[in-house]
Order: sequence, then C-alpha cells, then structure tokens
Amino acid sequence: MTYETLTIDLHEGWAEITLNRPSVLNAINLTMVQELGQVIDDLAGNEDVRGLIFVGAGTKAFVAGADISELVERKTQDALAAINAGLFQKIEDFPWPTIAAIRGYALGGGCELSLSMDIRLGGRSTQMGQPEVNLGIIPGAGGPHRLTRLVGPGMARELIYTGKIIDSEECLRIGLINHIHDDEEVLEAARTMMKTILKKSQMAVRVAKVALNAAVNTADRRSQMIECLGQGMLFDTEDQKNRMTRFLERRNAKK
Ligand code: CO8
Repeated sequence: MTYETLTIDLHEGWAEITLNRPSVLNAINLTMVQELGQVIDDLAGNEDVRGLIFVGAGTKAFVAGADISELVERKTQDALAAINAGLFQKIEDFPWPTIAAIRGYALGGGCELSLSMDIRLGGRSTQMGQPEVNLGIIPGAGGPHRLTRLVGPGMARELIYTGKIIDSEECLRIGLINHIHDDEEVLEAARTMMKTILKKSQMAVRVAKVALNAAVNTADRRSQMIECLGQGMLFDTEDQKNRMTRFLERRNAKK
C-alpha cells in the first residue's frame, strides 16, 4: 500500500511510520489524518506487529503542527468533529507500545501527536512546544490533559499560555522526553528500546499498557470534550483568522 503523506516499514516485530511531508516540516493535513487513521487500524489487526515507532521525514522536524494553510479555513464544526483528537486517541489506544523518535521540531499538533505515544526519545536538535496561542487557538487535540499528566499542571500551563518552544535539555528536565541522543542516533535508540520490549512477555507488556492507560485516563473524555468546545468557539473568531493569515502571509512574503 502506498500513501501520499506516510511511509510504512515493517520490521521483525514492529512497524515504523514516517510522517512524510518534509517541505512543510511534516505538518499534519487532513490527508495525513485519514491515512494515519487507516494505517493504525490496519497495524492493530496485524499479528506480526507488536509495536510502533514514529519518525519525521528529513532532519528538521518530527511534526511542526497541524497544517496552518488548512486550519485557517477551519470552522467551529470542524473542531467539534475532533478530527485530530480522535486520531490521537486511537494512537494512545494502540494495543502495543509506541515510541516517538523526535528530531527537530515537535510543535502544536506535532507535540500532541507525540504525547499520545507511550515513550518520546529526543535528539539534540529537539524543540517542543504548544505555540497555538500565537494563532488564536488552543491545543485542542489532547494537549491540555496529556501535557498536564506528563509534566504536571504548572509546567503545562506555562507552555500553553506562553506558547514558548523549549530545547531538548529542557524537554528532558521536565519529562517531555525520556532521553536525548545525537540526532543521527535517535531512530536507532528507538529501535533498540523496541527490541528490548519485544523480548519480554507479549501478554504482560500488552496488559501493562492497558493498566498504564487506565491509571492516567480517568478524566480524559470529559476534558477532551471541553477542549473541542473551546476550540470550536475559537475557530469562529476574527483573531484566529487574522493570526493564521499573518503566518501564511509571512511565508508568502519570503518567496
Ligand atoms: N503548517 C503549514 N506549514 C508549515 C507549518 C505548519 N504548521 N510549519 C512550517 N510550515 C512550512 C512553512 O510555512 C515553510 O513553508 P514554505 O517553505 O512553503 O514557506 C516550511 O514549512 C518551512 O518552514 P519555515 O521556513 O518557517 O522554517 P523555519 O526554520 O524558519 O521555522 C518553525 C520553523 C519555527 C517551526 C516555523 O515553521 C513555525 O513557526 N511553524 C509553525 C509552528 C506552529 O505554529 N505550529 C502549530 C500549528 S497549530 C496546531 O498544530 C494545533 C492544531 C489544532 C487543530 C484543531 C483542528 C480542528
């Protein structure tokens, strides 16, 4: 099967998913959401796959967020449809361990995507953050609740209110990534970790994931609904249209 926005490589026991739109720093567009949703469903039903590794194409980014050229057109109803949130929930619910191998930027929806995975490994160039407030919206696909549970409420609020982007050392310090590797070694480190996991009892690992998800997910569905409602409201404001248009105009001005 070939995809417009992804490449899939099957290894002995796991699959690697490359988010593949390097010309826009692997920004998530609707095609990627649809393709990723389909791939996750297929891989969940593949008996030979007991883990996933996600990586961004190119050297500059894991994913620099949702595609702003599409977001500028989004309406309240699109936010209520929870398009990205539904995909990220599906990834969190994937029955086997998932690892994000992050080089460069993981911003906005890209940071949220990595938060839906079990483990994040960083490179020295890793930069993460939730800059949505610069665009007149919020991280509406799980950022508030997943970031809060990972790095704690104080740091999650600081990141979301200021929109600041933090480097790999700071990501490590606050627990947003588990380890820092040289950039060219991040993917290999993810593979080594996956191989270690694959040597363990399959059923024990699978049950551990169910238990770990149950331990942290107590209020998720309710807070997810609030995130979607808030995002829907923000997609109906002049401020959001103006801020996203400014980002896109700056980009055109560079050409
Ligand atoms: N969307 C679309 N295009 C993007 C994005 C993006 N998120 N990020 C980068 N690009 C494009 C740039 O426009 C540029 O394209 P071109 O070459 O055609 O001009 C190309 O990628 C390379 O980027 P830059 O030239 O800007 O590279 P720099 O190294 O100068 O800067 C940055 C890198 C800092 C990452 C910069 O590109 C940037 O600030 N990007 C935007 C980051 C951002 O704000 N992300 C959050 C987006 S909002 C979000 O993800 C929440 C979604 C909620 C969805 C709810 C759905 C209902």
